[in-house]
Amino acid sequence: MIELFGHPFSAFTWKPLIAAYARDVPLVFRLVAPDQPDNMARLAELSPAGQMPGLIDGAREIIESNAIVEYLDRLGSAEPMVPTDRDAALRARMLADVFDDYVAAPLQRIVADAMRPEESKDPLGVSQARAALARSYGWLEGRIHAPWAIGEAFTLADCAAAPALFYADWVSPIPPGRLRDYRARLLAHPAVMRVVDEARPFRAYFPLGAPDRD
Ligand SMILES: N[C@@H](CCC(=O)N[C@@H](CS)C(=O)NCC(=O)O)C(=O)O
Repeated sequence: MIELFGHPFSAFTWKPLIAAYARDVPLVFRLVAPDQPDNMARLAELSPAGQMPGLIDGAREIIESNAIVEYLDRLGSAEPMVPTDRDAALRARMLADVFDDYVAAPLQRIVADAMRPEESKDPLGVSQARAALARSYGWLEGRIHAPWAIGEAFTLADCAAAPALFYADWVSPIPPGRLRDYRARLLAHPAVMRVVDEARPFRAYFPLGAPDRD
C-alpha cells in the first residue's frame, strides 16, 4: 500500500497526485492537517523541512515531489512521467525544475508574505518575486511546446507546471499567449481537473483571496 502524505490545496502535493491519477496508480492519501496529528508527525519525521509531499511504500520513504513522481513511474503500466527517451527525460526534468524554482518558488514567497503580520511584511521581497514571475512567464512563453510542455507526451514537466501556473496566475495573471493557453489546456486534463476539484473546498483559505474562476 502506497501512502502519500500531503494536502489537497498544496501545490507540491498536486504533482504526485496528478501523476497517480493520470497513470491509475492506487494510493492511500494521508491528509496532513492539524486534525490529523499522526499524519503531521509522520511527515515531520519524513522530511528535513517538514514539507509535503512525502511517500511511504513499505520500508521505502521518498520525499521531494519530483522524486515521488519518478517513483510512481515504476508502478502501473501507463507511459512514464519521466520519458524513457533520454533527451525527452532531460527536457521534462529541466522544465519541471524551472516550474518549481522560478514559478512556484516566487509564488510561495508572495503567498507567505500575505500570511505575515503587518509589521513583518517584506514589500521589496514581494516586488522582487513579482518581477521573477514576470521574467519566468516571458522565458516560458518562448519555450513551452504544445499540447504539453515538451510536446506530445504529458510528463513530469506538466505535473510541475499545473499547480505552479494554476496558483501563479491567481497572484500575477499570465498575459495572453502560449503560456496562458497551455495553462488552460492543463486545467482541462482529467487528472488536473480532479486535483483542482479536490482542492476547491479549501479555496477560502488562499491568503490573497481566490478569484472567482478556474
Ligand atoms: N522541494 C519540495 C517543496 C515542497 C513544498 O514547498 N511544500 C510546501 C507545500 S506546497 C510545504 O510543505 N509548505 C509547508 C512548510 O514549508 O512548512 C518538493 O518538491 O516536494
